Amino acid sequence: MKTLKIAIQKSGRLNEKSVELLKNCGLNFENYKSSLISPVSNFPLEILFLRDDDIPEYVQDGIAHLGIVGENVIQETEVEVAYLQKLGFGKCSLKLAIPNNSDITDLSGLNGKAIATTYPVILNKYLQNQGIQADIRTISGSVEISPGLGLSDAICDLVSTGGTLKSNGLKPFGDVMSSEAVLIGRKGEEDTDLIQELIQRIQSVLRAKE
Ligand code: PRT
Ligand code: ZN
Repeated sequence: MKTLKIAIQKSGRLNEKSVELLKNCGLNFENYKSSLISPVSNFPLEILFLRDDDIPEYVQDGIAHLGIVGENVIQETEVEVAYLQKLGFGKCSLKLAIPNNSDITDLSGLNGKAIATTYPVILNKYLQNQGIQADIRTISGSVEISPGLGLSDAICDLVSTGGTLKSNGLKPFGDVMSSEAVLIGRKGEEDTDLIQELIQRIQSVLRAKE
């Protein structure tokens, strides 16, 4: 392997922190503007700027050797990748939530109800484990407005401050998973010298922050 490739989010909640982490590792590169690939001038590395949803598969398929992405996205895409390092940013939890005036009082109250989410795979596994049979409605965004529109009885979405739930008249009702940004790699490739060198730089940046 001559040049490593690392995939990070092009724009969105993880972009800035991912760029900052790599810069703090002493890597010199141009931040994403129009090009989707930035070469690093002082390390054999290229940075690929991608939609976060595509990152796990790019790493699984070996198009990128490494990636920075939320655990929620990895679990939802069901890829086989190695978790190399938790990165301490992008923290959130995937929660169930119901309208403030809902008459659902416990998890079993979700039986036969409609739950809107952008995370059908994770939610389906969770409900199966809990022995709940609900109607999962997969939508691609604005999940929080669906109960108010009469499209669902509950939602399952990412929450960080809780402000979005609150402003939509919803209350948290149970944690499905917690998540943060992680460094992932292709299974079996973790021991490569360049990858180990980069992991060590990342770990010392993280230690310096503690
Ligand atoms: O364009 P691209 O596909 O790359 O980005 P995206 O729009 O799919 O993702 P983006 O940038 O919104 O989020 C990237 C990652 O950040 C997620 O996959 C999570 O791992 C992480 N993350 C951390 C969050 C949040 N916190 C978060 N609060 N992702 C989304 N949210 C949303 C949530 O969906 C809800 O709409 O923020 C709203 C709730 O926030 P609070 O603070 O009101 O609770
Ligand atoms: Zn996305």
